[in-house]
Amino acid sequence: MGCEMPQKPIVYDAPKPQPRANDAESLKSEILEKLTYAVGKDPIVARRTDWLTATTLAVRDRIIDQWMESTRDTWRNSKKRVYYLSLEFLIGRLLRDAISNMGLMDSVCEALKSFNVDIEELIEREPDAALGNGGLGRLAACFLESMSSIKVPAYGYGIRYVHGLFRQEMSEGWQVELPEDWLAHGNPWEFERRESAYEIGFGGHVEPVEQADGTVRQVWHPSEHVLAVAFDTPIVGWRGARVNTLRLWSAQPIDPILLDRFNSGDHIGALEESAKAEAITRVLYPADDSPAGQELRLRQEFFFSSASLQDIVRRHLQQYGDLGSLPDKVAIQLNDTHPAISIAEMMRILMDVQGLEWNEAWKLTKGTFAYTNHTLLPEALETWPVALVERMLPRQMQIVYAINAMVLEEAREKGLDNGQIASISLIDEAGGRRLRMGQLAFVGAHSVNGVSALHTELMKKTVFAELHKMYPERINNKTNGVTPRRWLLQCNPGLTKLIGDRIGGGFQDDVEQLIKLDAHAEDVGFQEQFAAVKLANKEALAHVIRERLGVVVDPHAMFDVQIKRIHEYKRQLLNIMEAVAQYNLIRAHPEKSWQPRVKIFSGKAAPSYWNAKLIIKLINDVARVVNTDPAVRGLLKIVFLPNYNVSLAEKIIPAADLSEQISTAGMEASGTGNMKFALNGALTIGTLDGANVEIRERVGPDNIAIFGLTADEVNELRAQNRSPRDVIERSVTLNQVIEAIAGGVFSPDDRERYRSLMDGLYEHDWFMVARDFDAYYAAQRQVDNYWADRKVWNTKVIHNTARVAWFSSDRTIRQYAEEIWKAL
Ligand code: B1H
Repeated sequence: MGCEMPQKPIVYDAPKPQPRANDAESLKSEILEKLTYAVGKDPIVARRTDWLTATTLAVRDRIIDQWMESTRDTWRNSKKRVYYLSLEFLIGRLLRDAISNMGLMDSVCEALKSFNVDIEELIEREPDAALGNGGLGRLAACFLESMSSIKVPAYGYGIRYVHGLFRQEMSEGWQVELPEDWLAHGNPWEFERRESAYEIGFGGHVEPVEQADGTVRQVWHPSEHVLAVAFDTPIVGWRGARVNTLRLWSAQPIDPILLDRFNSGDHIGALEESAKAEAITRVLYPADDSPAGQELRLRQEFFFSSASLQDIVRRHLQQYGDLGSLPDKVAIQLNDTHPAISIAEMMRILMDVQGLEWNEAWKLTKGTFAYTNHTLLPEALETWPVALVERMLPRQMQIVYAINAMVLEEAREKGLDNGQIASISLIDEAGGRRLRMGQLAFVGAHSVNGVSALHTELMKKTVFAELHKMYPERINNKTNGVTPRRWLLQCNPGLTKLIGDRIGGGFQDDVEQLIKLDAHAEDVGFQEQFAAVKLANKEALAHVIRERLGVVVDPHAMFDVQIKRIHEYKRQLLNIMEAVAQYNLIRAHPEKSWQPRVKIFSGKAAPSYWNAKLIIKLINDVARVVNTDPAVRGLLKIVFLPNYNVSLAEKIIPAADLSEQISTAGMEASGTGNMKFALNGALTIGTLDGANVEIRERVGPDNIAIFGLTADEVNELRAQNRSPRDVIERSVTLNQVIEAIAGGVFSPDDRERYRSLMDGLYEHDWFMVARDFDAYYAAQRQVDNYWADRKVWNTKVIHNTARVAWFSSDRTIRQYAEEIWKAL
C-alpha cells in the first residue's frame, strides 16, 4: 500500500515563478484578475462573496511562494518533520490571519477600497472552519500557527469533515442543533491532491504467508476498502516565517459506482458502497470531553491514522530510502488517544508491508511517537470493545495483544502484583473486554505529556499511576499556550496599537516584551488609555448583543464572561446561581450601591447531554426574568449569545472585564480561554484548577481572584460520600437561590423544570457547586470592590496583560520541539 521507493530524485533548483509583489497596486490588479479569470465574475455584478474569493486567492498566491520555499528547505537540509495527528483542528477563519501574518493588511485594505469594498465586511463573510469541539481542537490550530512562526517543519493531519461542529440556535431558550455547512460556497484555501490517495482497509481476515527466505509474514486481507484523498491548506506563520501544511483526509469510494449492479438495474444498490465510504468523513462528533463510542467513530480514527502513516512512511522512504532513521527524522504527536490506533497500524506497516522484525519495528515506533493526554475525566477515557476492534481491524488487534503480552511480561519481571498488572493492561477485563486507548498510547510512545502542571501531577497519581511507576521518565508536562497573533494582534487591534505606542512594536515579534508594560501599570494616564480601549471593545460587543438578542447593555457596566463548552464540571450552574443571589439582594436592598454587571454566557452543549442543555435553558430563563424586572433597574443583565465559535470568541474576549474560570478543581486539564482573557486585560475569577494555578504564579495572587476547594479537598470530600445538606442549610444565600430555582420562580410555565437539577446538589453535589458557593459568592464581592475603585482595577488588569506572555503557544511549541521532538 503506497510505500514504494521513489522513481526520480528531487531536483532542488527547479524553476519557480516570479514571486508576487506586496504593494497595493499589484494587489489591486491581481484581485481584479482573480475575480475575472478564477471566479469568472465581472466586477460590475460581483457580490461580496465573489470579492472574498478573489481576495483570498490573491493572498493565497503570496503564501504559496513561501510554502514551496519552506518545503524545499526541509528536503534540502534533511530537517526533521513533526506530524501532529488530531481528529480536530478548530481553525476558524483564515483570511485575517493570513493577511496579518503576511503583513498585507494595509495594502489589501487599500486595494479593496479602490473597488469600493470594505475589507472588514469581506473578512466577516468567511465561514469558520469549525473542525473541532473546543479547547483540544483550538489548541491544535494554535500549535500549527506557532510551528510555522518558530519555523518547525510540520504537518497537521486530520479529517476534512463535510460538516463541522453543529450550528446552535435557541428555541424558547432551549438549544437546537442545525447542520453546519462550511464548504457550501467552496473552500479557496484548500488544494485537492488526488495523487496523494491511499487505500484504507477494514474488516476481513489475516493470513500468515511464508516468504522466499523462509520467514513468515502476516498479510491482512480487508473485506472492504475506501480511498483517503488529501486536501492541503497552507498555514502561514508570523511575518511569513514558514508555511506548513494542514493535510485533511476525505473518504471516497474506490469504485464510485458498482457498474455491474448499476447495469443490472440496481441503481440504488450500486451507490450504497459509495455512500458508506463517504460517511466516514461526513461529520464531526460533537461530544467534548466524552467519546462517542460508535463504530463510525472508530472508523474515522483508523481511517485518518492509516492514511497519515502511509503518507509519512512514503515521504520518509522517498527522501531517505531506509526506515532505520525514522525516529531521527520523524516525530509523530498524538493529540489525545483519538489517533492511538496509529501505534498498532505503524507496527503493521513496518512489519507486514516493510518486512521489519518485531523488535526493530517496536523500537522505531516508540522512538517516533509521543502522546498528549487532555483529560482525566473517567467518562472521557477512550475504550473500545475488543470484539468490535477484532472485527474491524483484525490485524491491528493481533498486534495489540502482542504489545500487551510484552508489556505485562515486563511488569511481571519487575515484580508487580496482579492488581497493578490489571491497571497497566491494555485490555480492561472488568465490564466486558475493552481496549484502553490511553494505555496503548502510553506504552507505544517515548513521551507522554499533560497540558498543565497540575494536570500532569494528577496523571501520575491517577489513571497512569502504575505505568508511571514502571516508566518514571515518560510523563512530562507541557503547559498549553495560545497564539498571540490571533488572540491579541488580530482580535484586539486597539490594544495592540496602545501597547506599541507605549513600549514599542517589538512585542509583536517577541511577546515576552509585554513585561515592559508592568512598569506602566500604576500610571494613571496609561490606565485611562487602557480603559478607553476596553470600553471601545465593549461598545462593539454591546452592538453585537443588541443586534443578535435585542438586549441593550451598558458598556460601562462590568462585563463578566463565561464562554466555553457547557459542562457540569465547568460549572456554568454556579455562575448563574450567583446571578440569582445578586438578583434577590438587589431587589431586597435597592438602596445599596450595587456595581452594575452584564453576565455574558456562550457555549454549546453536546446534543445528548441533557443536564448541559437544561443549564442553557436555566440561563435563558433567569435572563428573561432579570432583564425585564424593573426593580433591577439595569444593575444586572444576563445574556446568552447563541452559536459560540472562534469568530464570536474573537469579539467577546477583547471586551471582557472578568473571566470566569470556575471548574471543579482537578477537572479542567488546562483551559486555554483563561490565557486569552488575561492577555486581553481581564481579571480572572477562578479555582485552583488547570492552568489557572500557573496563571496565578505569573500574574501574582493580588491580580487574580482565586476561591474554592482545591483538587485534594475535592478528592477527600468525594471519598467521604456525604450529602452537602448541612452546607446548604447553613448558607442563607444559597438556600434562597436553590429554593427560587427549584420552586419555579424562573420557570412559571413548568415549575418542576429545575427540581432534579437542584436535587442533585443535595444528593451528591459531585461538582461541588453547593460546597463552593459561598466562597465563590465572597470572591465575586471582592471583585466588586476592586471594580469600585477603577485605579485598583486598572492596575490589576494591566499586570495581567504584562505578565502572561509565557502562555504563548510559541513557548509551548519550543518546549515540545526541544524536549520531545528534538526538532529545533
Ligand atoms: C479536552 C477533550 C476531548 N480534553 C474527547 N479532552 C473528545 C475529549 O470528541 N471527543 O471524543 C473531544 C475533546 N478536550 C480539553 O483540552 C480540556 O478539557 C481542556 O482543559 C484543555 O485546555 C484542552 C486542550 O488541552
